[in-house]
Amino acid sequence: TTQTAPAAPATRTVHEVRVAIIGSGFAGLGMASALERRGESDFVVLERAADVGGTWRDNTYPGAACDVQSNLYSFSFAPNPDWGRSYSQQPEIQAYLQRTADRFGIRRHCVFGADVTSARWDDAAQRWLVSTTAGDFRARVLISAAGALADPAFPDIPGLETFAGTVMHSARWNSSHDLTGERVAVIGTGASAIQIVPAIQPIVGSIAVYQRTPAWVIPRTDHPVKPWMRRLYRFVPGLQKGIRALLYLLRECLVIGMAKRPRFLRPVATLAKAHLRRQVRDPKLRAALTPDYTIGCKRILISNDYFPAVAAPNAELVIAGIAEIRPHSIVTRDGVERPTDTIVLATGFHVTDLPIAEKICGRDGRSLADVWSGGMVSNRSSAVAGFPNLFLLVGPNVGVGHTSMVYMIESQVAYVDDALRTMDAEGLAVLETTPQAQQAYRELIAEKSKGTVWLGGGCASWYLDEHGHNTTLWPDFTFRFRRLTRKLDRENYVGIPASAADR
Ligand code: N01
Repeated sequence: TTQTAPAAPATRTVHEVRVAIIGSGFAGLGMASALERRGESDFVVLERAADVGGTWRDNTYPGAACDVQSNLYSFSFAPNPDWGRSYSQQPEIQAYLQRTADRFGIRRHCVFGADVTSARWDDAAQRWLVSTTAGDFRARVLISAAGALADPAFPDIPGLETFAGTVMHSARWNSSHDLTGERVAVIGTGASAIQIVPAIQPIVGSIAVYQRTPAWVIPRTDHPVKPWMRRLYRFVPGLQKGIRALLYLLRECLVIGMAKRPRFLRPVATLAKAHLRRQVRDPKLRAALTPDYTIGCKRILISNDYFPAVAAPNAELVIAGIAEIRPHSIVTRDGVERPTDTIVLATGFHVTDLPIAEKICGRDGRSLADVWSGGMVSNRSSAVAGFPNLFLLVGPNVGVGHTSMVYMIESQVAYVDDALRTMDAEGLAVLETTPQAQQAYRELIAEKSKGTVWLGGGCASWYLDEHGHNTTLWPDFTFRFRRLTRKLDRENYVGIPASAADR
């Protein structure tokens, strides 16, 4: 018999870096740009896909566009005088993010195809051990910018897995699938669905929109940006900045209605009802499209073509709940069976149960998901007790429905960057927030959330977790969040100095 030598244990190279950033969407790119701009180059951006862009790379469904004006929906440090429309469409935003990555030299830090499988704090080494599908990393600091709208949520509908036709989630669109002439079902009526429905209705044979909860929809004032306006943006210093500031302030006024005094939202509800009346003549259909909860409780949607598409001759709004899905049809609770070729799931994302939270394990080996089982908690939306040197971008209570997420992201980036600079300045190996700070922030959020339309508007939304707590939205003016995160609240952190050998 021949004997073979035992195989040498497979060794994986571990890459040492100071900072590892998970994700290259707006948050990851914003963080990476901040580091790069101040000369910090010892970092990697771990990206599971093959390109930068995050949610704007992933959401390629027909009609995908932003419902915040382009001038506001961009980095303050990278204005874009060339936006083609007042509200940009997905390809333009994705191209902007790609250009930003190039312009600030981010790509050389990116490891593509690096899906994080686990991130564990090694207390002895005072480092994060991050395993990915593209190699292992040891990082002093871990920044999760994995996004809140990154992982599609699939509905738990009996029989979905038996469907023999095509099933596509809005965030995983299969553009090679031709919908022309097909019988298409769209499940969901949120921000994604109301963009998909009008984009595909003209080409499909028939479209059934399965609505569980009607949305409040107001007009969209979208228009192409005239070439002379683009020239003005380019040559008049401060013009684009000024318009951006104005848009910002106008949108902040909405908070007064959502968070402070919901009755101030009544004029917006009147506008939405008039919009519906103008666009839908059939009183039965109009009644089915009219929400029964306070406007603002869920995200207010903007569209000029959603209602006309639902009212089109080849469209049907289905309000009877779905009972089951069969290989070639969908059956509703009223017993009606609709033959279906393709199902579009516009059913949203895992927002309050972030999959990345299951993979990040802190000091005592507990995962973030475990620590958050009673609800997501944090200090200033950015740090969690028991998770040293971990920072979260777009973490708990950063979401905004009324204005640009980029504003919130830039506030957080400044905070995290200040934390990193504090570690440098004080020679710290470890920086960890305290449970007391976390509790105080939780109370602050609860206090600010009291009386808001999100809690008292009579709707069920992903803004609230299963315990009915607001763990996703920032419930106040966003400039207050910026003030809170302008500098590291050093008093709320415990620091451990680096040993001389480790500096
Ligand atoms: O997801 P959603 P989305 N059976 O969770 C329904 C951003 N965004 O992808 O309301 C039947 O809002 C669900 O019904 P209900 C934006 O922040 C931005 O549309 O829960 N229906 C709802 O109608 C937005 O808020 C832009 O009763 C089911 C829909 O599916 C976020 O992304 C554009 C169901 C899900 O709506 C998510 O929007 C697009 C089930 N089992 C998206 N499960 C911009 O323009 C869920 N639903 C910037």
